[in-house]
Amino acid sequence: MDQETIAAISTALGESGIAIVRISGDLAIPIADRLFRPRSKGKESLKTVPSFSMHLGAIFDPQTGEKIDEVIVSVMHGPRTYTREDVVEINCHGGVAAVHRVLEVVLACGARLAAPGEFTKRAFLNGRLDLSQAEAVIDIIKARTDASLRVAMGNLSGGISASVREMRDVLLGLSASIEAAIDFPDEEIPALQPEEVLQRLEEVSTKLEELIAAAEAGKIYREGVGTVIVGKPNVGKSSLLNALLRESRAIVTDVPGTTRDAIEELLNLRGIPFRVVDTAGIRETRDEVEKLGVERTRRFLEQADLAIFVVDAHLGLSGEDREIIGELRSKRVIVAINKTDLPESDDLAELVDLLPGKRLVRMSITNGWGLAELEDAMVEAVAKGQVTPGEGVLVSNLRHKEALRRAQRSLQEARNTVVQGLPEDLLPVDLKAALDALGEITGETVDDEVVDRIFSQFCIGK
Ligand SMILES: Nc1nc2c(ncn2[C@@H]2O[C@H](COP(=O)(O)OP(=O)(O)OP(=O)(O)O)[C@@H](O)[C@H]2O)c(=O)[nH]1
Ligand SMILES: [Mg+2]
Repeated sequence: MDQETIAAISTALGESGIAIVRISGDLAIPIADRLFRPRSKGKESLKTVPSFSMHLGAIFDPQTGEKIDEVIVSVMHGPRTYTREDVVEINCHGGVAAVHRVLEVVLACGARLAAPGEFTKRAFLNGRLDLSQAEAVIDIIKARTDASLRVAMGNLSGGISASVREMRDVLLGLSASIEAAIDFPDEEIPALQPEEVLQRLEEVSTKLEELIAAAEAGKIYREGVGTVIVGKPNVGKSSLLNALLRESRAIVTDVPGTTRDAIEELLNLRGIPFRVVDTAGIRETRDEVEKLGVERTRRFLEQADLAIFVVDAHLGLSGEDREIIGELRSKRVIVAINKTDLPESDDLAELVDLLPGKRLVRMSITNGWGLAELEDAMVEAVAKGQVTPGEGVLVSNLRHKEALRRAQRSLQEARNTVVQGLPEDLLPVDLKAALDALGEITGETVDDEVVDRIFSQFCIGK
């Protein structure tokens, strides 16, 4: 690893109260010291101030002597910092120009611009965070609801790492006993009984299964439930999106075919994030733009975790509805029977047979009827039988889930070896494979390419 000193703007760009330039590495303090002049005369140099102290003053351009901004500088000595290196944070005024100038002079003094996630990568490489904790940092930054945040915080505090470590300890112990018995057959090492080996494998396997099962729920908190509102034109899909958001986001008119392109918004229902997409109504059309919209609707529908199928209670079911129903049977669906403020058509009863087992919610968006019930149905559709944050570790990351699966497969092979009475020296190979898969989660056995890919998802400055 290169030991260059890195720097970046760590706050979002734009006008704000303050903005922070962060510097990490051996030169962090000398660079800051060169650029900074304290407000009060006779103050000591930043090189000798205590760790975790803050200093009021100004940043000057060392070339021209020009004063760039008034700032507060925090000085933190490694190894008790985020990166375990010396870190300086310069709190500037939050204008785009000021903060960029400050970064510029920091770079001119010998720091290099940090790559995305490089501060956190250093925290990982220097052993302050393991890989799953570093990934939790991304999830915290991206969390949009309280529940998502709780899942990510659980993992930053080492939730998944602790479970992985427990499982690895059991497997390492097992592996050590077996290898000792193989390597020193003449010593009096009591061989493990097959039942005992199986029992320990079972123990780990059960734990793995729990974590894999929690991954589905984890994905929901991390990425949101992909929810698509579908139906033929003019049934009130855009009205429904607006009602869920409590704002007039999508255009609503009485002209069928109003929505041409999909509109996606994030909705927070009891802490569960839903990514709700309002789509172009599905129908045969000769309008080229609308046709493209309908194609997109079909793609959204394919990928969605949940579909809300809106029908018009007054007009009843048409051929278009029946065609859409054909695409819905295999999906998680809630049927919203809208416009129940108008006289209702008789054929709605058929919905029960056409979409057996799906939840039907009668509503009138115009009058606000049924909206709360629909929201309940949405929450139930995803929360049913699933772990909620606070009830243990949630696996929020696809990479982790895949590693857990691989570990599970290797344990299965190990079990076969024992059950079929195959030569004992096959066992350590399977155990090693399981250990490696688990080690990838915390970063002990992961290759550089994967590490680079993970950190490239970060923003610059984190
Ligand atoms: N009576 C009544 N009218 C409604 C209700 N909900 C929506 N509408 C009306 O239905 C019309 C169509 O609503 P939209 O929300 O634009 O329908 P849409 O499904 O998005 O239509 P497209 O974008 O064309 O596919 C508008 O005139 C709405 O005011 C309702 O509950 N009752
Ligand atoms: Mg619409």
